[in-house]
Amino acid sequence: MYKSKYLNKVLREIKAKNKGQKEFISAVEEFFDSMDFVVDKDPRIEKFAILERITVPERIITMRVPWVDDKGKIRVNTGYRVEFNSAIGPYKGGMRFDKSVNLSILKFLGFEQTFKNSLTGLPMGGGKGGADFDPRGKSDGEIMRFCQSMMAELFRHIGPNTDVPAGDLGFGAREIGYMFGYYKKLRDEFTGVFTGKGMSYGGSLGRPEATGYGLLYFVEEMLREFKKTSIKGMKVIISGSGKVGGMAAAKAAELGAKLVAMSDIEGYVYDPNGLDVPYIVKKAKEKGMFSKDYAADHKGVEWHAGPHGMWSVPCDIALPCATQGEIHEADAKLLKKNGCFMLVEGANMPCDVEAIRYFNSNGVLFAPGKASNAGGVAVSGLEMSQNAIHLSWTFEEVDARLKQIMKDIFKKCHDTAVKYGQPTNIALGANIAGFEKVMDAMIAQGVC
Ligand code: 2IT
Repeated sequence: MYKSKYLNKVLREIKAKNKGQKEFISAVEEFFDSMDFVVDKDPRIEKFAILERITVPERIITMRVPWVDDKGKIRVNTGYRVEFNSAIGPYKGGMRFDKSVNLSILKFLGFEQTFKNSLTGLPMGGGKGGADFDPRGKSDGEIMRFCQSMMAELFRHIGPNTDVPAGDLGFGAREIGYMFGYYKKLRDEFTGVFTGKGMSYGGSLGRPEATGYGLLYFVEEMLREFKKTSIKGMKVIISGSGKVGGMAAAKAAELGAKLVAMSDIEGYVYDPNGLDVPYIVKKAKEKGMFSKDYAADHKGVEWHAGPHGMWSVPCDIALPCATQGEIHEADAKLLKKNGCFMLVEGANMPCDVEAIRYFNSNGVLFAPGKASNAGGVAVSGLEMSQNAIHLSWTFEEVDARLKQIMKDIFKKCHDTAVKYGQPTNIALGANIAGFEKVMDAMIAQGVC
């Protein structure tokens, strides 16, 4: 129950209209926790029906994606693009290929992306897409035929000034290349319609590192503001061996942190003396996994089956970088009990709403992915800028801009949290600051 009657009414309606969409409803609830601080102070929100509008995607495209596998069998998947909000710029957000993909997950991600993109300060609206297609174990030929089949429909709906997809889970450089190539063929134009492109055809230096590096720049801002210290010597644990986790581990080590545990999909390794980060980064990049090999190649390290047990490892800082819904209230309690004083999300909503509420009311510093993992999409925005001016910047230039953007995001979140009397509640600051810009643009543009 919220203080605001209006908020309770809107949430009831959202729940009734989106039955069974638990990920989406949970994202809305987390956001409404923060809205409860503003709706009664700003009558424009109710007057212009901002919350009723902002929680409905502007457009959802669903497509049949038929393709032929290597044995000649015809297979069919469902593809989606959720164009959530274009108030401040063209729809922007990644594509996810995973068996679990459904409308609830893509709506949750598109909703979050709207505020994340707003926080970057760059002109990007929110979108997300993907398919319930599992790329694991598929040949390059199968992946290519799938991507081309999906693009044969998607090309009508996207464009450099309309909707600019990028990567996400299961959707990396290879998939972006196949999709970009087919878009170019169908449209006969070479434009920056995807970000995360390869360097030979318009990609940006620093994009692969951006989410993980940006995460650590955000962590440094949190530590500087709230603890008057840096990450040097801190015990860190990281979940997920994808691009975000790998790059976060590399940057954490570079900044002098001690990585004591890290997980992949099979399990986790724990060494209180600190893990061998270059080994992990290399293995994770090659195979997407590292933990079993790590345990075989290193003496005195513990390997545990299943990633979830890692949340019981004593640490100072936890960086969940795998996927949504991996930390629940019980994990949050365990983290706090074992000394964790700060959790910063590298993935999108790895913590459920109960875990977030627990952190905020029990003195554990918490930052939501929509602020702390925004470095990825921020450098996507920089890739769009470079494409638009037909130039490429150096790695150093991109990295310096990324660092400044992450500092600015932290400042916006913190200043807003202070303004609402909750100085350490970065989730509140992120939601309100991200929201205000989108709301202003929606009001200015009328009812549309
Ligand atoms: O969740 C995310 O922010 C992304 N997957 C990156 C989106 C993008 O457009 O670079």
